[in-house]
Amino acid sequence: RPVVQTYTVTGMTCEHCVRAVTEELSALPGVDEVRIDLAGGTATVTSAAPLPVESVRAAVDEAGYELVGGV
Ligand code: 9UX
Repeated sequence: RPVVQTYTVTGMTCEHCVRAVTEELSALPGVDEVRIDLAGGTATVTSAAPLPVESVRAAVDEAGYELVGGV
């Protein structure tokens, strides 16, 4: 069944930020859906299987933001 995981992401302050993070996370293998809560500073990712956290971290970093914590 799908895995749904919410990550804390710092630095997102506008809709462009939201789009950048969404695009990077959506490009990860196995990702089905990305939902960003701008006010809450979170990214909720639905994937077919658990994602390596370092892959998620790298994608967020590539977008120009920072994943908080290890989840
Ligand atoms: Mo505009 Mo969102 O610089 O970082 S893209 S606030």
